[in-house]
Amino acid sequence: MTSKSHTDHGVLEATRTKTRKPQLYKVWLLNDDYTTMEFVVQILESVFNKAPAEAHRIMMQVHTQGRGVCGGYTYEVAETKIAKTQELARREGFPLQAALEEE
Ligand code: TYC
Repeated sequence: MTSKSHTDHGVLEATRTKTRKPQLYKVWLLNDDYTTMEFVVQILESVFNKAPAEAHRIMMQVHTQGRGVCGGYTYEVAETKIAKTQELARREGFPLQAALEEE
């Protein structure tokens, strides 16, 4: 635009090309009989940034119900958290598994 008419007060409408919410993915933690409760709480605190009480709550939910949600993340972040979880678990010899689900 090179000039403004008397009805144009110079307010530009924002374009909305980057305002869509990204697809989120739930990360589930799965129960098993061998991974220690302490280790699962540690993972929830260090990988999923949970406060101690929340980490304990999620761990107990997985333990009693078979699985529990650690959070909703973009695909890349979810994949990275799953990879970190499994790397730390393998290093300790635990079979702990995490899985991703479209929200
Ligand atoms: N069931 C395990 C135990 O009794 C604890 C556990 C909790 C394991 C959550 C995995 O994702 C898990 N030691």
